[in-house]
Amino acid sequence: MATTITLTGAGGQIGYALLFRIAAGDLFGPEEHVRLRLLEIPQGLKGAEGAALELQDAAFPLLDDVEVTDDAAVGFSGANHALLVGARPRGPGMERADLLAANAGIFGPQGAAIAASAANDVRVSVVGNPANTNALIASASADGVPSDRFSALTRLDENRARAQLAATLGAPVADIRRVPIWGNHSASQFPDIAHATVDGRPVAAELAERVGDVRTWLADTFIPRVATRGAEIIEVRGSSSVASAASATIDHVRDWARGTDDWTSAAIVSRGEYGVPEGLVCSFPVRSVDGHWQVVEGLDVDDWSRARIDASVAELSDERDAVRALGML
Ligand code: NAX
Repeated sequence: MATTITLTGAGGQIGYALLFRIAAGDLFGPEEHVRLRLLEIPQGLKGAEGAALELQDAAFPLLDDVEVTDDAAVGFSGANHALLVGARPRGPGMERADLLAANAGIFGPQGAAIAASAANDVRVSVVGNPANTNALIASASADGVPSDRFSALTRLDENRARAQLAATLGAPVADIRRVPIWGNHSASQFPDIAHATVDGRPVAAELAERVGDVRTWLADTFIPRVATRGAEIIEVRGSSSVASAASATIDHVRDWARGTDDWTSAAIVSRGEYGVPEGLVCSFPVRSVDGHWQVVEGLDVDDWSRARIDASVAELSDERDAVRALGML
């Protein structure tokens, strides 16, 4: 039996990078066949159709079927995984409320379509920004689908944080573990090194030997570098992060489906953990066990970290209030 994966925004940049990784078996390994549904808006259909032609030409042995559509009922039909990448970008002169409203108009109906036509075991991964609040809207609109089936991507932020630590410490990135992202996928996010290890040793102690005062380095260098890495990529590359975003999406969906042997980061619906208001879609340190994200509980959070988490959570609350004020929640 093939796994059905629906990708929205399939005619866009991240979609183009993601499709070939999925079809090559990077999500579920070399044994599992996949069926792809590419959901676009009418203006994006040609891009998705072109990608579908190339997928055919790549002759991937694991790819059973590709369907391109602009009808959400068809696009989400039987989906085991829905990857919501397509979103409305901020246009010139657009206020934050306009952006939230435009995306609520996308993610609300998509949540409803998922509830109506996806498979019973559907898992929804939101990439399109503002990702946390888009996931909240989709979940709120998906009657009958448990809210723990929705999560938003903060894995790119975590991967960036681990890579920065590896470069600073001169260590292989695979040796850097336990660097969770807290809060919103935005500039307010908090990449947390309090419990991080390098080859099993505490990162904080190793950093002290290299950067001097660790708190100063975190506040002035590390956190801003991670939080604004997207802007740095745009400046250097002339275009936004694409392949790294697709790669992080693969990491996120694979770990959700297959489980983790350690912590990672995902934005999930809060049940009040660490004082985060219930119902917000907030990034936490998580494990994936039996197809479910579980918050890593019981961590000591000092005042310095708490203030940063609270600031990002306050931003999430503001976004939820703004969507509520528009009557869209
Ligand atoms: P592109 O503009 O290249 O592609 C977006 C595609 O989505 C377009 O083809 C468009 O036609 C389609 N689309 C728009 N509305 C749709 C709808 N209602 N249904 C189906 N398709 C729809 O953007 P791209 O570079 O691919 O980025 C996609 C999204 O990822 C953006 O919102 C971007 O901000 C977000 N990102 C999120 C990241 C994260 O870590 N959470 C990191 C990377 C990226 O910035």
